[in-house]
Amino acid sequence: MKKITILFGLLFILLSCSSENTKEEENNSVDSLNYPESNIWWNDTVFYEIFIRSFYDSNNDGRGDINGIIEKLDYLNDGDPNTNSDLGINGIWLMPISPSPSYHGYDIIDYKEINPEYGTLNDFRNLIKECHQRGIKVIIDFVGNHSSDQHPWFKSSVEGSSKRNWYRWSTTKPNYKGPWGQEVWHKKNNAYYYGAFWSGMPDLNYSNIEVTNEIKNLIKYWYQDIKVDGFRVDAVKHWIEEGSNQENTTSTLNWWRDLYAFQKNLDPSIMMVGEVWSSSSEIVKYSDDRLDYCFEFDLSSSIINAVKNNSFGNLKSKISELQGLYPNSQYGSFLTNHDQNRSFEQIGYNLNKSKLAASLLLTLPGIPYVYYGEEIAMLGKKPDEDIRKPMQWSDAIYGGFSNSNPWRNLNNNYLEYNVEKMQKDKNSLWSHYSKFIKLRTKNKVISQGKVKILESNNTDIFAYIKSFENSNMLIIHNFSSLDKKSFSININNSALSAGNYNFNEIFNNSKIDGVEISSSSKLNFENESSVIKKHETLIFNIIKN
Ligand SMILES: [Ca+2]
Ligand SMILES: [Ca+2]
Ligand SMILES: [Ca+2]
Repeated sequence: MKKITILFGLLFILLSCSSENTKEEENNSVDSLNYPESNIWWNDTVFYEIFIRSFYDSNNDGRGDINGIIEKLDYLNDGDPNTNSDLGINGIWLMPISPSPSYHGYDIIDYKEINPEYGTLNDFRNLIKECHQRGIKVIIDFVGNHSSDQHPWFKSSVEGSSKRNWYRWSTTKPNYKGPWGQEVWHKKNNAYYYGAFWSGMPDLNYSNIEVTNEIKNLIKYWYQDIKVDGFRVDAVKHWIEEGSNQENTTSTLNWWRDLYAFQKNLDPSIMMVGEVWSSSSEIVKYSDDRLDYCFEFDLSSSIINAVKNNSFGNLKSKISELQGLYPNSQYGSFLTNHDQNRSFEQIGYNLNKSKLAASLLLTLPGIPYVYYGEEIAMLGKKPDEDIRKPMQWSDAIYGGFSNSNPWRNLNNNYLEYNVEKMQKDKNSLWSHYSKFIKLRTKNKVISQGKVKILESNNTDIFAYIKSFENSNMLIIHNFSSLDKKSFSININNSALSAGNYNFNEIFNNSKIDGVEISSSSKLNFENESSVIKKHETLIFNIIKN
């Protein structure tokens, strides 16, 4: 235990300082922990979240599968930086892949296997190989807080074997409910077991070192043997209960600190991103030295609400708050995930606003995640099955997803909103995503730059400069439903030193030359024709003369 703590301490120092003087350290493995921050691969990654059952059906049984993803990899990223027919993502998050009695898979019955409806372990190894050849990293959902009640561990625990204490049992029913008022103690034979989410999902007992060791072995297995690049960890804050105190307990925080030392000692480039569905101030406790980073739920609703309401005030303060809260912008950003109504629904079925939401997601700090179908304006409101519907590939029968009746009906907007049609249209939402994803993955100013928000004389104009090393870019969003022809932006106190600059827009090639920047400079946008269209985003390279 002590050794782990020391290792962890070393690692933390190495990660934060990229220190060079590691020679004296006696442990050889320490050298491999020297991992300069700017080289951390996920900082240049745009992830794409896939629900396998709904992505593409390769064998026409109505369910998406692993070979279906392999067939569609060229859609996601063909591995050729000179082609633009692909979306350009360079990371994939796969929702649960293991055998499960449920359609979603968040209750696992075998942690080392692949759901036979999705394929085999060989298919999965193939997928990893094909992804890596294209420069795509793959992370998998890690559902460890609970198993299925049909997992052999639980069955054996019920029978009172040596696995009895792998789950939590009580002879009498404890007198409290769960965090949202739900029943958490479920009767089985003459005793009660704990399951925070549902009786079919009994919580594993992480106060038992055997369970912790088993999970560590599974992490090793998927990382070293199967070669996934990391894990999206489900239900992080529910890990260890302390009586009726069931979320964000000290035991939970301590457990994740121990696991961080374990995973970084295994390999510093493993990535663990956590789902802590809480406020930013709760989430930050799990970042950096417990998990690599966590998803920022408040940011996601701030982006959606700002775009929906044509008003970015709250978003602006959220961005500033996060800059102070998280070291080096280590948080996951997204518009929606598989647990939320789809963004096109929330934003109000407006394609220009959906483009603006994408522009924000892909130019702001954070590690961005795109939920499959978001790029083609898929619809979906709860129940959960309806926010996880089959992907709309074309206007063919069943949207080109399968040749037989899909496990869930397609959205009826698939004739208009589908990959094939939207790829051909340079102004489509799909083309917008493709353009901005590539901008981000190829440009460290956009992916890793520090952000400095600028003031404008126009309340619809949201502008910021991003700076990385000696490069700077200006990003301007129009939150109005009207084109804007005349406005100015204050660039004093921006990251720019005094001098003379040219501003070159990267998409439409417009230019503002010879801008003198001093302590009280304004950048003026004035033109007869519209300068920035409704909900448009302009991005300028800033070149010092
Ligand atoms: Ca299938
Ligand atoms: Ca390409
Ligand atoms: Ca738990």
